Amino acid sequence: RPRVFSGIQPTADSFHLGNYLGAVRQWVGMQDDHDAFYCVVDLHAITVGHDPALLRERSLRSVAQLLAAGLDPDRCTLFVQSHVAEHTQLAWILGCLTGFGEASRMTQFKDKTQRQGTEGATVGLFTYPVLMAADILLYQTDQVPVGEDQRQHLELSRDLAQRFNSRYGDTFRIPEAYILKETAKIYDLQDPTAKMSKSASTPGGIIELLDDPKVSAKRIRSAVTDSGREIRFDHDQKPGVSNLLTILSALTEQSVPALEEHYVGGRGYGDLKRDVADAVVEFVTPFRERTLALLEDPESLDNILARGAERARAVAAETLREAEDRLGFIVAK
Ligand code: AQP
Repeated sequence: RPRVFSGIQPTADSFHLGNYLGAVRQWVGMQDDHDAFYCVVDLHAITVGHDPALLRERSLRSVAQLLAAGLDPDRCTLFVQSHVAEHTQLAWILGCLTGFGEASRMTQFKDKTQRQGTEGATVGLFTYPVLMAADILLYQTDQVPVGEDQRQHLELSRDLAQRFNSRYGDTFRIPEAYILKETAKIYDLQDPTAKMSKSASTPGGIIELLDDPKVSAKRIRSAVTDSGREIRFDHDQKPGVSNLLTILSALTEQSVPALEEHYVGGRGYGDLKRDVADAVVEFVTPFRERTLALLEDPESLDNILARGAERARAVAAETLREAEDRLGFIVAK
């Protein structure tokens, strides 16, 4: 079975619909025919200022949401990044293989520092993609299910793996992106030319899965639509309507052309929004209940994480040992 690895940051109280449709839903679907490693990446979450109590709370909430979404710890390896020390160890090694100019070309860093400049940004935020490469390469990953926003980071992981292999001998498998075209990017409801995002979206632009479903329904009903009345998918001319069609199609498993057909003649934006709101409520209501029930029992969550970390560590330690050996380190006996 091909190996997959993917991670999600515990940087918000709730995942948003973009995280779910762009990534987590794929994770769930890949459990059976893949050897899947899924990680709550808390080391990535401290690249920006954070509150320790909140980080712990959000990490647990992330684990509970992943389980509520359908991850099964018997069918995949679910763990927290900081539990496996090899991630930071390999990141140092890969950092010594990464060019400064190469790291400077990462657009996410540029985007995230655009407003306030690089002066206040941490070195950790700058080297984030190197840690991400370590996350992926440690597990000899074949496929990485992520949203389109992570494609450039994945390219860097591939380059670093190839560079290491050609300099020191075959050590890392070269990972491929697994990006589902239809849901690769969910857009902000208020600014449908920008991606839905924890840090950049205004409250009205984002659907948080753990919000009161009534709030989510209202946000869909207040989503920005486009001029004209026609309901058709055209991201350039009709970004708002297209985003709603993407969401409805993903949640109801109807194709976009079938939905376009459905809305021909008489049905307008109001009908579309009502249908999207209904589909969102239908999805988030049980999801939220399951998450809250799981959070009632933190001891079981700890047990799941301990098992996951043990399985992850076994694979990660072997890869790191091999990399260190190839680099010329004396392998500790
Ligand atoms: N809008 C999106 N559409 C599709 N996929 C998305 N992802 C994020 N936003 C969208 C995917 O979600 C996974 C987890 O991402 P993360 O925890 O690394 O968060 P992120 O990419 O940093 O998410 P945000 O909301 O965009 O956070 P900020 O604002 O902090 O940058 C990834 O696979 C990502 O592709």
